[in-house]
Amino acid sequence: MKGPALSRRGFLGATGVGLAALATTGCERVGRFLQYSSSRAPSSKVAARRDLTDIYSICDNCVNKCGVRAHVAGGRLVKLDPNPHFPKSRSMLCAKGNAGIKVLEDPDRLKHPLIRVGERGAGQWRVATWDEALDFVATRLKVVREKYGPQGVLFSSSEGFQERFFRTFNQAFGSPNVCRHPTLCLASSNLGFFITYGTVPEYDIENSRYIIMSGANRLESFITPDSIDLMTVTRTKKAKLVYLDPRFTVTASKADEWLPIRPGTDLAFYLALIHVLIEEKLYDQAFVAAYTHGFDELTAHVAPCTPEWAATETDIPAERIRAIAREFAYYAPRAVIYRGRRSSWYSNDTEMRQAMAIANALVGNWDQPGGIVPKDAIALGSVELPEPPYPEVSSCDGVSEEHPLSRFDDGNYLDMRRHILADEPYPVRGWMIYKQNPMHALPDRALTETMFRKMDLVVVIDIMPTDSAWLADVILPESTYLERTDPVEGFNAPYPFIALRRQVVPPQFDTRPCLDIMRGLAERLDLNDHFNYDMDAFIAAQLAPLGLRTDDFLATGHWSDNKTRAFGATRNPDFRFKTPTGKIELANERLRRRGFDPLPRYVAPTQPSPGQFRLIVGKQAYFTHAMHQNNEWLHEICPENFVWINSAEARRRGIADGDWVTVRSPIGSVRIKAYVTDRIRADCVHIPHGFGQRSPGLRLAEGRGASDQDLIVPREDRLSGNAALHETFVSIERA
Ligand SMILES: Nc1nc2c(c(=O)[nH]1)N[C@H]1C(S)=C(S)[C@@H](COP(=O)(O)OP(=O)(O)OC[C@H]3O[C@@H](n4cnc5c(=O)[nH]c(N)nc54)[C@H](O)[C@@H]3O)O[C@H]1N2
Ligand SMILES: Nc1nc2c(c(=O)[nH]1)N[C@H]1C(S)=C(S)[C@@H](COP(=O)(O)OP(=O)(O)OC[C@H]3O[C@@H](n4cnc5c(=O)[nH]c(N)nc54)[C@H](O)[C@@H]3O)O[C@H]1N2
Ligand code: SF4
Ligand SMILES: [Mo]
Repeated sequence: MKGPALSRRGFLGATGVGLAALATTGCERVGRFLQYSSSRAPSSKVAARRDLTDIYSICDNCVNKCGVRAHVAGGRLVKLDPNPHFPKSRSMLCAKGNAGIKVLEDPDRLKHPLIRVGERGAGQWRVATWDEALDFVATRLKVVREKYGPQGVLFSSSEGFQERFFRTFNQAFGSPNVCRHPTLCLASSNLGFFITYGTVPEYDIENSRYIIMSGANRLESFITPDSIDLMTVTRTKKAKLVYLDPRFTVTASKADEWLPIRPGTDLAFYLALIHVLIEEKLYDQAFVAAYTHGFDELTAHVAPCTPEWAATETDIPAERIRAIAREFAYYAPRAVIYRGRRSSWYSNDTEMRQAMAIANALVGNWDQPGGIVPKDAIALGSVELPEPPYPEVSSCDGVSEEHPLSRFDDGNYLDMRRHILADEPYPVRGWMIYKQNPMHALPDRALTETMFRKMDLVVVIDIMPTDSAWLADVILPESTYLERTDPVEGFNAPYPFIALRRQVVPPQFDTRPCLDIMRGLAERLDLNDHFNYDMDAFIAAQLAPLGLRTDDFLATGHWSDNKTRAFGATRNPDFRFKTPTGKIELANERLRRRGFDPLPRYVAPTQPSPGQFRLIVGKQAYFTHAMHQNNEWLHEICPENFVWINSAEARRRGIADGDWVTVRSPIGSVRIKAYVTDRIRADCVHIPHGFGQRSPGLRLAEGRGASDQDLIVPREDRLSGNAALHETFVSIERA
């Protein structure tokens, strides 16, 4: 059955929003949000309702996946609370998690499959049945495959509990072209630690007594349980926090020491810290002798990296660097240099994270309470899958040649875009996108849009009419996390446990979970032998080796066989780290073998010329990337973003707080309001990420604030190929 042709109005759906946008000067106002959440139903009132059911499930409003307790009455979700039993998030549910109810109820949500009828991006769609939409996608995928081979389709997706089904479909289809989020996010941090330890470790912040953080804005960019633990240990003064960031963030406000470091110079700080640890013999000599490789080479390497030298690079006084190195060693092994998460910063990012990894190893804080700890996991079973075809060509991003040390199976996003735009080494004309918004995730939006427009087929599987969905040929609406049961998921912090995202309410519209969408496509492309299970069978296979059933998650939403973190299994001189030498590598043999410098070498970053600023970006507590700007409650707290500019610089330019300004970079310009503040250094400006959305389908977010991606020049970290998002210089003037 064909649906009626829909105009932009029809796409938006029938329900109005009726929320007048509030004029605010910043994002510090939370008044009405609090009223909303309390008028919704505080737990005590909810509990009084007779028809109330509590369902333990898992938040999906960001990567953290905190535990939620959903109160359902009369088949309706009435409130979301934290699941206090959930080890990773305990009694925390952030503003975004609370506002999950408005994810479900967003009147702009995708409600049924849509097929484009007008020009790409013109916003004319017709509603389709699932059969029709899946037939359409399958037929067009076959056309692209016949013309260009399976490699003619790019499969891009970000993390999520059902992403695996998208990947299974991708592998069965036979395309090597994959783009996941790491090369926009944490690829360099992962690589810097992996090459040093042979694993990417976790942190035991709860038991730390001394924490050094470089721009890991944990009290706004949440990572649970680290954010919760950091709040506890700083509030109770159990730990000292030293925080380096060119901006005075909320995390800085809770720190014992905020060091407004010159952007791009953290590597100099860590090399000097290592210099002091070695020069003053503050390192753990027994640990270094037993567990590490390359100490002498490291010693020679950091000999010239004195605190006095680093002070001129970083703007942090030499005596502070010396004092911090001494304190760090004093509190070790309950002292950590926290590696952060988004490390898509500079072109030397892997080396900076490698230096952090080395400094941690020197004080022996490995696999002990309060230190850095190896990841551990509970093994789950799995359904049997046939071996997918081995792709006949390698991926189009050229990652194996350009970044031989990076993870090939995640793909490299910026290289992929560059190669696709140039048709190198072969054409890619189909793009399947799952749970990802490339129009906001990649620097240089115009280039990303060109890539969209080059495609013969773009399919977006999302829950919202994002800027990327707006450029698709077919939009397949997934049911939201509150409307579906997902596979069991393993967690490793604060200790290994597993948990189940359980359906809270049935799908409210004509949407489907990813597994059903992939099964529908697989059937039409004769790939069903990769999908001969449904969700119940998949979960049963996961739980079989543990002798568990889904009902075992009813009482607390999670399961674990050992409720504490076990320490010390790898503190055994016979333990072999997964590095070429079997030791923690202070001088890196993986790097040396590939012809790279085995030690992190500092190169001073280029400085902005007079009148220019370095643009630095980051997150706000109320939004995940470009995901919640249209959420009614969160939009009300913060309807737009502002460019942060130092007061003295603003004064010089006649810019007052709240003035409209134009920010210009080599690739574009944006109009945005100024936040004039002493909370940022004078040599840089900051634009919070995720605003400046264009899709008319997003009635609250459209046209509010500006997108950092219209300014950032695409650059990469040399070793990992991670995007280097802080290497763009901009000018600012009154608009
Ligand atoms: N300039 C700049 N660029 C950045 C960053 C930055 O700070 N500044 N941050 C970088 C980082 S750290 C990352 S991780 C990447 C993130 O880049 P993305 O992975 O693109 O970002 P997300 O916001 O996680 O995208 C999630 C998408 O999934 C959709 N979605 C939400 N729930 C569901 C669901 O249940 N099903 C489906 N199918 N879709 C759903 C959302 O509507 C959204 O479109 O961006 C990177 N890019
Ligand atoms: N609320 C919220 N929480 C989130 C997310 C979200 O979107 N919103 N996203 C999640 C994801 S996917 C990720 S990857 C993490 C990201 O979390 P973080 O790793 O904390 O990353 P950002 O928020 O991007 O913050 C980067 C910080 O680095 C600072 N900075 C910039 N340049 C330099 C420099 O040269 N040196 C130093 N020392 N600091 C610098 C910036 O001012 C900024 O405060 O957050 C996760 N949690
Ligand atoms: S940090 Fe917030 S948005 Fe992210 S999973 Fe936890 S509650 Fe949800
Ligand atoms: Mo990220």
